[in-house]
Amino acid sequence: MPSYDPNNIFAKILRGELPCYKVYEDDKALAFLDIMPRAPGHTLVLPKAPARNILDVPADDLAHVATVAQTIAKAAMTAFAADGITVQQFNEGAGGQVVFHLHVHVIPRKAGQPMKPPAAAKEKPEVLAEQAKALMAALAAG
Ligand code: DGP
Repeated sequence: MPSYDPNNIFAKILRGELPCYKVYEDDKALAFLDIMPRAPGHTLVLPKAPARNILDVPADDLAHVATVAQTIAKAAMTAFAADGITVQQFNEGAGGQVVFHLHVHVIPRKAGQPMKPPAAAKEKPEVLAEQAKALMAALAAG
């Protein structure tokens, strides 16, 4: 497996070199909206420490990311009036991974509405800003 590339796009977001629609942050994890959502409210949860994917991440960072993904999933049910949540995580190109900093996809789902294909279209900034606000409000409400 190739080594971690510190210039991947999510590493730049984590360093604050590129913007994101942040919804959650603690000392070990960051969550922000996917700019090419497969469904409204599609969120990515990342460990802050460098890790390419599930094959090199330390177990405690992975466990923390899973815990944050659960928190996001619960809040997203309310924020997006979801009927369910799809959680995905891809590893290496053959596994569907495109950005090589570990991330978990948390995708709110409505009954009967299929997900868009991966990276189908960029969402409008004003829509993402509104969705980030809604998700943060649901997170704050607990
Ligand atoms: P994956 O296949 O798991 O590596 O998915 C990468 C996801 O990242 C994909 O759903 C699109 C999203 N994405 C790509 N570039 C950016 C970006 O610059 N910002 C954000 N927020 N998401 C991005």
